[in-house]
Amino acid sequence: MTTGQLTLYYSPRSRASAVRALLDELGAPHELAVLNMRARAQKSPEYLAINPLGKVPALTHGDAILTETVAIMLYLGDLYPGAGLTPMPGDPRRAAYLRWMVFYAASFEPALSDRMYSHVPPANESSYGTFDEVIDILGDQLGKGPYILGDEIAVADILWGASLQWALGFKAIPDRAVFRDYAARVTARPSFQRLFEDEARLAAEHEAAAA
Ligand SMILES: N[C@@H](CCC(=O)N[C@@H](CS)C(=O)NCC(=O)O)C(=O)O
Repeated sequence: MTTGQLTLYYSPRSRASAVRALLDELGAPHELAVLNMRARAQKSPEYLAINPLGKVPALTHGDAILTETVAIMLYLGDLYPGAGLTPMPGDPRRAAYLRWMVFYAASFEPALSDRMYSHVPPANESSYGTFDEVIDILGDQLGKGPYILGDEIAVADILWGASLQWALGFKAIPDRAVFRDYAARVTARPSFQRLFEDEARLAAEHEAAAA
């Protein structure tokens, strides 16, 4: 069993933000290694030894290293099942939980990225079909609500809530009530409110330090 300290390598207002909110939700003691991406700290040799892509988030747990937001969030959810946010094996929601976590990384992010950078792959050759299909399928699932797995909030909502809030802010997804209401519901939680407050401070500090 892996034991030891949890350290989150993090930058404000990045994909690492959802992981930070999750650590708060789970009540997981951890150290925060804050990287100033404005000053390119994510490309330092020390950090590249942790994530050779030079991207956040990364998580270390003792000697174990994880990269990739979804892998990190799945790992943390399994580490803290007592927080009640993780449909563990045997839970009837487990299948849907894994499906929507992986859908985020394997279908939603590539679809969003292709759309933002005006890359339109043929639907039968892309890994996700089309952007519109991905958005409609996600909207249908969230419409069943109030959370992505139904009545109870799960780790997956911390991921999707943070991401949809960002995507709506950047007009990267259609401005539909189903997305707005869901993102507002998740990010109204105290964990996100604490996060946003601290991130405003950190982002200003990073900006000033890099200037
Ligand atoms: N697939 C990765 C993507 C990580 C990623 O793109 N992180 C961005 C911040 S949101 C980053 O570190 N960018 C800095 C850079 O590329 O220099 C994940 O899900 O963790």
